Amino acid sequence: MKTQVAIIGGGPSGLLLGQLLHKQGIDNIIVERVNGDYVLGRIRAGILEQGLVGLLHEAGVAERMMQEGHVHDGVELSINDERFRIDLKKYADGSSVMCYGQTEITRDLMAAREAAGLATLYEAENTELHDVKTDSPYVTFIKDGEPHRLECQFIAGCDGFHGVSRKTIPDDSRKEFERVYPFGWLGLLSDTPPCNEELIYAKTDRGFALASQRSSTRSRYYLQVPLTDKLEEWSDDAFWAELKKRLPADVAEGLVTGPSIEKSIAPLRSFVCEPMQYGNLFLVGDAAHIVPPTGAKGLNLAASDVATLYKVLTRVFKEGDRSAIAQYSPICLRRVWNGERFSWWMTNMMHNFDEGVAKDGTDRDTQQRFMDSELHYYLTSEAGQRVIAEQYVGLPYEELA
Ligand code: RFL
Ligand code: PHB
Repeated sequence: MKTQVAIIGGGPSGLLLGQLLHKQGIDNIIVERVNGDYVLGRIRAGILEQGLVGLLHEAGVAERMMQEGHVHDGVELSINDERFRIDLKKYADGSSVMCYGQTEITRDLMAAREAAGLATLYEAENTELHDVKTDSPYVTFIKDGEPHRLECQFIAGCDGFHGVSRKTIPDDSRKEFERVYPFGWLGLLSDTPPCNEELIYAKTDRGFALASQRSSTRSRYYLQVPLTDKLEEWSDDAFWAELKKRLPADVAEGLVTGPSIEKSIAPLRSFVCEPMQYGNLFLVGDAAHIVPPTGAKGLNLAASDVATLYKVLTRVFKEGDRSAIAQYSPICLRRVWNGERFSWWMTNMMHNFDEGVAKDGTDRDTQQRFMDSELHYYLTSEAGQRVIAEQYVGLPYEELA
């Protein structure tokens, strides 16, 4: 098999890149480890920045999002029972965010890919990347028990945090930055109406909670839980009871509960791999970086990587300008680090940290008071609200030089 760009991973990064390249007349094949239903079964992001919304339009897959997605002009943060609304539109120059699930984006992209007759090779095992430093890299994998070889000019590693692409770069040619948080998020999806029109990020003495949504009839909620908690220990009833204690009282009163359709625990991590390009291999999305979900940035950073890479590859294939390749990593990393810092800061401010004494000697309660005060300051100052709003809606994409 032969193609211009081999894409490893058929999640949102791989699918979006494939569609945008196809629109530019650049041939690509996706190699995915699991099957399509499994990819759609992962319940993840729900908040899209304008940059991603624009890319979905560019890729020709925005129709259903425009019909079924909800534009949110504001977001709420609460401290125990005190609610604060951040007016995104007002403080971020008329910008807002789109509430539309990652599952739905993935479904729309899969449908467009099928309609265009583009190849996605599902259930590919033992994927390996070869000769990525040369002009003729190739990918090998096993499918239906048979070995396959895919020859290409470039490889896009869109295979998530646990994929093989990043590990293909030799240890001495990459540097990894990481922070693992001492808690996780327990998420629950249910066919119940959302408890509030806009999202509520709630900081409480019992820990963090998030009230999000997928539609007017489907809600998504999260609770901060210790890493030692097991999913089996959290019945639906236990989840709802704890959520009620963490949401502001007036919101909790109107909370509609129901059976869960999905429930899972996700660990929280900040992670960046530098550089994001090695020879003719590009790392995209979660393969290169992870953020804790508190800032709603993971999928949005994946999208800005895709925006940059498809422009780089368009330059290379249409204008023969290989110098664009070197721009990929620095352009992506500038935006990635901003998203990393924002997500880390939001996570620090909104969660309870049970760690004892910090490295600098500050005890836990004192640290907690500093964080409470910082959050209160940002939420009651116009400048503070602008700082949060501008970053929550997302910074503009950087163009190639
Ligand atoms: P994915 O989605 O992990 O897809 C990678 C794909 O690669 C496949 N794969 C392989 N294929 C071939 N060979 C191999 N060896 C392979 N190894 C893996 C996998 O099967 C998979 O299909 O990465 P991608 O495409 O980069 O997309 C990234 C996003 O999924 C992620 O950043 C977001 O979901 C993060 N995130 C959020 N982002 C936002 O922008 N806004 C949000 O509101 C938001 N909420 C969230 C989130 C992530 C969460 N979790 C569970 C981590 C909420 C949660 C709870
Ligand atoms: C979600 O709806 O899954 C979601 C929304 C906002 C976040 C994280 C997750 O910050």
